[in-house]
Amino acid sequence: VNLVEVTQGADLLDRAARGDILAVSRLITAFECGSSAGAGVVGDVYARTGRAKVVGLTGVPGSGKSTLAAALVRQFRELGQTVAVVAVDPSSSISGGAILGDRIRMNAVAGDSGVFVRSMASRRALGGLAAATADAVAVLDACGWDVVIVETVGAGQAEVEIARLAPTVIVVSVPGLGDEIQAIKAGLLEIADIHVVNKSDHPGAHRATTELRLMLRMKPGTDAGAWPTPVLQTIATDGTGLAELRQTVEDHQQWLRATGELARRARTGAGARLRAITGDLLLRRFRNSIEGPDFDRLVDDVVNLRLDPYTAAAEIVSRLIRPEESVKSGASADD
Ligand SMILES: Nc1nc2c(ncn2[C@@H]2O[C@H](COP(=O)(O)OP(=O)(O)O)[C@@H](O)[C@H]2O)c(=O)[nH]1
Ligand SMILES: [Mg+2]
Repeated sequence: VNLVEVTQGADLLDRAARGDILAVSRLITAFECGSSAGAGVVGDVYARTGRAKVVGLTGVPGSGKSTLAAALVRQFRELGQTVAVVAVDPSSSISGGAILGDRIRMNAVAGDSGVFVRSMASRRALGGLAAATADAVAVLDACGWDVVIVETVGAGQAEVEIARLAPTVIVVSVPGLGDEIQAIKAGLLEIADIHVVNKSDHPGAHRATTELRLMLRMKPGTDAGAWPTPVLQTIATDGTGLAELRQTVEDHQQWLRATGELARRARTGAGARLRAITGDLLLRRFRNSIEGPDFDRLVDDVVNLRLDPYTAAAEIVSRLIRPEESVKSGASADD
């Protein structure tokens, strides 16, 4: 651990918590790159989390997520709340976020120190995009941002997992794509707390809304205290329906707190993170002991069909757990 970097980390967190946007940005990068500066303050950062309203925004590409994010930013800003947007797009490097940044700047929030936009690039993230995004949200939460919006392209399991980091998930659909219920196709129906049919200025918006509502009514296990997943119509480009969307986000966050669901989701999320990080650490800790002549012999066995890969892997693991015991195959056998 580099002591100079650790000191820099504490200094960065100090400045970031006082609203220095450049410091916030550098702190997120420190976490992303796994630098000592990040490691030095990780405990402080996570200890300070738990205040921000974290909102996931996902849906098919082109559905208007970035435009909606910018419009939501304006809604929360009008109430005096500070808003950070984290744009996650695994397929592009940083251009997507840059475009989002431009859009938000163009929409007259230029020079507003109450708005922060950050894109997450997969090529930078050491421990994976999901971990880097969770860290970025933690940093922003710890630094006192009132609202954190996480925009992800809803086009795969990994993206769905990232959207799930947020206790309130908005799923965006658009009318007239031929397939009225895109959310089902993308596996997003289950994770939506709020459905938005954006581009409601296009034909078919009413039909898309009705079909979504019908689908939701067929969802099993909707008891009395359950959250009645609303389907809202918006036109992100002119702000129609945005005040209602903002209010619905607030309502959902209130419902989460009132019912204890927020704590339940936090617990599920913490468990998932702990499992992922532990897996990472174990792999890193044992990588050197896994690779070696014994490993190469097992590879030979698998290639020559003497062993299936599952049995070979199980052998590696039992050797790691009880290294003093020898294994059946190979020259090291002594029993
Ligand atoms: N007509 C119309 N166009 C919209 C609406 N929302 C977004 N758009 C446009 O749809 C395109 C894609 O929007 P974008 O926010 O980049 O979508 P994303 O890929 O989901 O982030 C842009 O040209 C937007 O101006 C809307 O409500 N109505
Ligand atoms: Mg976008």
